[in-house]
Amino acid sequence: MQAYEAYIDISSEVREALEKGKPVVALESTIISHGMPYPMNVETALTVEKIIREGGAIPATIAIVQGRLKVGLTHEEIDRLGKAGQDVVKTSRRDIPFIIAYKLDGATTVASTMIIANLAGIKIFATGGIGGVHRGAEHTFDISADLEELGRTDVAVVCAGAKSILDIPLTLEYLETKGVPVVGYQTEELPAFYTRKSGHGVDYTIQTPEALAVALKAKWDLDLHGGIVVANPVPKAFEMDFDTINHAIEHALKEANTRGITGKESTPFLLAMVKELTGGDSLRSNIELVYNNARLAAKLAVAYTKL
Ligand code: PSU
Ligand code: MN
Repeated sequence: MQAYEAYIDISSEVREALEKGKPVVALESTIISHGMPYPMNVETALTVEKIIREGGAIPATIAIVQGRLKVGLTHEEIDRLGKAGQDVVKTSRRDIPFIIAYKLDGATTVASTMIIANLAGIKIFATGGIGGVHRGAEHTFDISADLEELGRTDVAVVCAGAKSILDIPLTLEYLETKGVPVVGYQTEELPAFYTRKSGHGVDYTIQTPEALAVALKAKWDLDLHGGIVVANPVPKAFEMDFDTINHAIEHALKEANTRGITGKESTPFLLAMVKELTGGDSLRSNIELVYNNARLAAKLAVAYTKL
């Protein structure tokens, strides 16, 4: 037994799937507690799991519950995190040991979900958006730990690109430095979460999950450690108007600045404010892009296990 196994509870369904080499998709929990209001967050999390099952894979929602690293949450645990919302500790790499020591509930970010998925042996992960280099980072140094994790941990993250609350060109530069491929799924442009385009190109465009699975296997077979960003544009029907969303983002950034919001509060604050300003449209778009990512991640997991 490895030392880390004493800290992790893998659900019997996920464990069995992993042992049999069946496709499994990891899901994060900050998106549940900090990303959307209750009860929409819980409904979304459960629907995402359903979509992954329909795609032929097993969902493994990840969080820390009373100090235990959980891979494959029960519906009750998802409900508990969703209800508690921002009261659950947003848990990135540095927080994990303390959430364990204090037996707290922790909502895992992209970084910490990657860490726990990797320990459990899960290679494919679906979410909404990743953290990145914030605008003004040349003064604040606010660069998400998600980028460092992508630089070192062998998990592919299917997302809808990077939100323009971030500095997208600097985020792409950082990922390049860390050796993280940014792959567009059937797109040559990096999507910007709510919109299908950002004005910035991806490193590679891939047309099929099968082709992407081959690249993933080659990367990890060669011990080229680290993740891959798989950028999947929001479906056209749920795309937001470019100017509307960017106007809201500018406003939110100004407000965060006025109120002196920094550190780990920054991303949740900006996301909540943008949602407030754009109302139901952005929430709908957010939910639909997560569903879309879940569909692609399931296909990718199926293709990967066939190699
Ligand atoms: N971006 C989004 N939605 C999110 C997040 C980021 O569009 O829910 C969450 C993810 O959990 C991500 C985290 O890992 O915020 C990044 O936080 P920070 O920027 O503080 O590293
Ligand atoms: Mn930050």
